[in-house]
Amino acid sequence: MRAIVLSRSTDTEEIVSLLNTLRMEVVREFLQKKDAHPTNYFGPGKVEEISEEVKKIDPDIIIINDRLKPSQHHFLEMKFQKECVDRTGVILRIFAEHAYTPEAIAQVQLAKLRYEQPFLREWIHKAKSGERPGFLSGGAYATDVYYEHARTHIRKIEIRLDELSKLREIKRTRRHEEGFTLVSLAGYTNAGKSALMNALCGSEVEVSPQLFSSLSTTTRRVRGVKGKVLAIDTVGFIKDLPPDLVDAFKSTLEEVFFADLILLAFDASEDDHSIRKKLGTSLDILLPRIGDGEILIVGTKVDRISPERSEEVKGIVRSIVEPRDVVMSSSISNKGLDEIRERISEIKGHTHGLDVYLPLTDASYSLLSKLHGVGEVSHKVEEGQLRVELWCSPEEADKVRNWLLAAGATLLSDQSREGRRGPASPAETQGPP
Ligand SMILES: Nc1nc2c(ncn2[C@@H]2O[C@H](COP(=O)(O)OP(=O)(O)OP(=O)(O)O)[C@@H](O)[C@H]2O)c(=O)[nH]1
Ligand SMILES: [Mg+2]
Repeated sequence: MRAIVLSRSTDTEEIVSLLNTLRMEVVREFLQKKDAHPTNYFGPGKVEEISEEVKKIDPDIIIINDRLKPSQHHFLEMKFQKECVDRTGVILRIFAEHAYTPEAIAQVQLAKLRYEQPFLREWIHKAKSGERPGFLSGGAYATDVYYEHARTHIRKIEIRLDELSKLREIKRTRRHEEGFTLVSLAGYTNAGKSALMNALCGSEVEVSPQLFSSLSTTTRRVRGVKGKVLAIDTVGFIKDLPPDLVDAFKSTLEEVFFADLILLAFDASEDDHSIRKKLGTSLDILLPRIGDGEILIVGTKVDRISPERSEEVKGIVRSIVEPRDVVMSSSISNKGLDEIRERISEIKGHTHGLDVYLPLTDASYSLLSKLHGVGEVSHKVEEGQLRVELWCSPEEADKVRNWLLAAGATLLSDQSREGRRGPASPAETQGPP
């Protein structure tokens, strides 16, 4: 499909990526850096100029990199005699293409129907639906019928989604009761959430350069942490995420918002401007909606940048999100994954650390397997002794210390979380970045 793009901002990279995801080729962009005209969108002179070009280029579709008012939409379609779609419409089309579970399909349908309502109202108002190219033909009567039908349909989907939302809530409560810790992956679309999930869980969720490749929720057990931890990968965020979509995807997004720990991923290989913009958008969506969960900011794709740049990005992001912590990672080189696992373990309450020397005996080795049952343990042979580092819950610390001392341990350190990580953790200081 050949598309012409109308934009009031020079920043058209994202709309082009969105269109490429829909396999559309942008053949021409028109820019007018002015306030939008209330009915014409662009100024009348510019619209005339574009109209001439549209006749010459004959694109399949015209994309407006903005949210259109129904009156502007009506005017542009009548003027150009081409199907005109705004940014929200583009995002909705991608969602529609990528939805494959019954719930996601219903959610997209609901968002689409709600989004179309004001446009339909406009067409009814103008009573000229037959003139709209590529859409509803058959005059005002057909549009009226469609409008009524859509409203009934909306109500039906809302009821169905409400039921599904309740089921999800029950499932979430059950998981907590069964002792699972829930870790969700949040972040801008294409940030590398699914790749991170795969790296942490050994799963095979689809990873793709396309935008919004994950719409449904996938839950997998995290590997390499003690106990029962589930990671949840789901839909990504985007600037001006259409409110109809946020609302329709409420139950899916709640999986992100109500986790015990939210890993907020951002693509660290992008330029400063994109990082700031996308992270800002993600925080704007997350912060007003989350429950008690902590947020850990995770820079992804650091294998694409130098260690110096990685440090620089970390510094920039830290200054935005302080006092929240930032971990830099790569799902290809596995960098940072242990640190993320460590943070997950802290959520599980493994906040007390013991670092000891044990004599190099069989008894010490059998104690090791006992220690594995209560926390995260690492060990190595050092200076003819067994050096053991262990993190467990404060409630278990006394018991573990006694075991160690009984086995002839020399304590090197015995400390709680504050000593371990330095500055306050995200949950300890709430509020905007
Ligand atoms: N080099 C490199 N590429 C990565 C890494 N993580 C993800 N990618 C690439 O980034 C793109 C997006 O990755 P995904 O994991 O699908 O991103 P996502 O956040 O799940 O995206 P959506 O589900 O579409 O919102 C893919 O092309 C991945 O191959 C990484 O650590 N290093
Ligand atoms: Mg994904």
